[in-house]
Amino acid sequence: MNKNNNLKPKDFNTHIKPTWCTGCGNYGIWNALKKAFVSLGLKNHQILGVYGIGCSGNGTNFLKTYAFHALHGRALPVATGAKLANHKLHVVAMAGDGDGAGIGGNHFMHTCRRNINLTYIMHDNRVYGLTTGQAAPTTDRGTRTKSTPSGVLESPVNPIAIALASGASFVARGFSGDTKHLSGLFSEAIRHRGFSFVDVLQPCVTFNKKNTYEWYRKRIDNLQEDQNYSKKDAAEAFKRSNQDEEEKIPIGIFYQEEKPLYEDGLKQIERKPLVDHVINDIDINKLLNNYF
Ligand SMILES: Cc1ncc(C[n+]2csc(CCOP(=O)(O)OP(=O)(O)O)c2C)c(N)n1
Ligand code: SF4
Ligand SMILES: [Mg+2]
Repeated sequence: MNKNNNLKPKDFNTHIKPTWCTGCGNYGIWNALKKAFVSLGLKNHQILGVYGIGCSGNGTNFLKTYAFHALHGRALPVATGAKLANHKLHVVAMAGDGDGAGIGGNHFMHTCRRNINLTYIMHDNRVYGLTTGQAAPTTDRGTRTKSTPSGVLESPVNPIAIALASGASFVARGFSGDTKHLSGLFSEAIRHRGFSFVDVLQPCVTFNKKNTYEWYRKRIDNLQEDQNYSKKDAAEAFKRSNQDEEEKIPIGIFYQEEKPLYEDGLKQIERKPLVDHVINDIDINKLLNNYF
């Protein structure tokens, strides 16, 4: 990564103005990410954004990098394939909490344990935003929504605890109302060699009237301001991820470790990315004939 980048955050804008509701937490994520790209010295063509379906997924049109709008719940498998095809690219997958903790929950767990060198940002607004306010797997028990008129009956999914239990090598949480801190987290996550997960508390000002900016601001507590906290202590990270939210909501890096990458075990990409291999002179007929 080249620190002497002369790009500015606005160089990562496309010609399309974001269509998110005024005040939506997605703006904070978008701004923080652009700043992180600049501080890391990244150029537009060095980055691939892979998006799920949801309000966050509309970012496909607003962030000027390579981009792929995947199916609902499938951002991570697409990001995985793209990274393995061209591991020189910085791949950032982005998806909603419904996408990542619901329909895509299986991919989340397995991508954590594989430790592929990519970053996953969950736009965690604790609701299905795009489909106008149904309960998500992250919605608190008892919350009344369009799809749960008598209140949610289950306990919510805890994305940080899942990432820790599944072996992710970088696990963090940010708040889209604090873009300075969030942008620093994104930079650390992208710089990390391995799978980095950032759960972003992202107020949905239109459909989530409980988890507002004010509600978060009263509870947020930065782990890195606690001198006794070590991001190398997995047991402590797990404990903090289960902190009673009515008292405090920890943000910052919960856990980070260095461990072998999935890519390190792939001989095919040892010398150069898969996309740079010349395949013109390979005759696949021999292989295909085995199946006839
Ligand atoms: C396979 C599939 N199932 C359902 C949908 C309908 N759908 C579109 S967005 C969405 C929920 C989005 O919620 P979330 O992932 O939290 O994103 P947000 O809009 O809140 O950012 C659903 C259920 C779909 N597009 N595809
Ligand atoms: S519905 Fe919610 S998440 Fe979607 S753009 Fe509006 S405020 Fe943002
Ligand atoms: Mg959501």
